[in-house]
Amino acid sequence: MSILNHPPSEVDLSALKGRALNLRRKMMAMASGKGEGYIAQGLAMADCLASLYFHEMRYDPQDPEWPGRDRFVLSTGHYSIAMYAVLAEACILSPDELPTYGLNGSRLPMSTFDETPGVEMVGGSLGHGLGQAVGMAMGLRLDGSSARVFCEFSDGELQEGSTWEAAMAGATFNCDNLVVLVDCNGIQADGPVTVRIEPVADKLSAFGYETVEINGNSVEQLTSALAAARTANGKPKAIVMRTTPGFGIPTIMARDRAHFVRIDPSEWTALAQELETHNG
Ligand SMILES: Cc1ncc(C[n+]2csc(CCOP(=O)(O)OP(=O)(O)O)c2C)c(N)n1
Repeated sequence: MSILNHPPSEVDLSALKGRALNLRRKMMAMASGKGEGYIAQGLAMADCLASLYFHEMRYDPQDPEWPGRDRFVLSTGHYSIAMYAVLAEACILSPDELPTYGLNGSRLPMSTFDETPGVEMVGGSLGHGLGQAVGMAMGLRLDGSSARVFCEFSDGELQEGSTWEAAMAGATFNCDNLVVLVDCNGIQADGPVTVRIEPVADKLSAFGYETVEINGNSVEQLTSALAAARTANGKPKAIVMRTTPGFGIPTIMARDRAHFVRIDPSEWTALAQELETHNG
């Protein structure tokens, strides 16, 4: 059994940046095959997923169900394109499967489901990831496991009461094996997040979380926030990530409406080239 990254070694920032670039390349290939997708959010999540899967988390690529694995809960099921990219990069999924993204009958639907190897929960209905993550964290503790739970959710989901209820539960039950990663990208389906959710970091701190606010597109800041979140001090941890939709591809970053991106077939190659120039 090969168990990655346990205990986490010294941070190799350039290796992690290379991984993040690979994730973005994989996502662009998937989205261009389909012609559309939630590519802007996916590109923005690449640095976070690279830091988790290639530095912080412990798992066995040969056995995605290994009970001792750290759990990654993707609450925003529509960010699945990023999930499939990292699962393929981590050798949990075969890269040959990626071109089936979003096709009928594929194990890689546009919104995640838990029959995909390495996916912990069914996505699609927003506002449920944190509740499930808190349950997982409590269950692991009851089992005497040292595994941790990393839960991504979005600023849009902070408009849902279920997210705040789950946040309270995580602190009430002293889930120090829980790390929440809030993707504050400023957008939701039809424009900016308009409900007053801010100040997110202060609110989570008031709820009992040990909180840090970072640039979610910096592997330097991500890895240091994740390292600080390792302490078993009775408190859940929160990393509030400010991310830029489309990060890595200036044309997508500049789009007004980036929630669901449809791009003319002739333009995908130029965008993929932008990624190489910008990031390579
Ligand atoms: C409970 C629920 N309500 C509405 C939707 C429809 N929906 C899908 S994505 C989305 C946008 C949510 O905003 P956010 O989670 O911040 O995601 P982003 O815009 O960054 O992709 C919405 C409303 C849903 N999937 N689930």
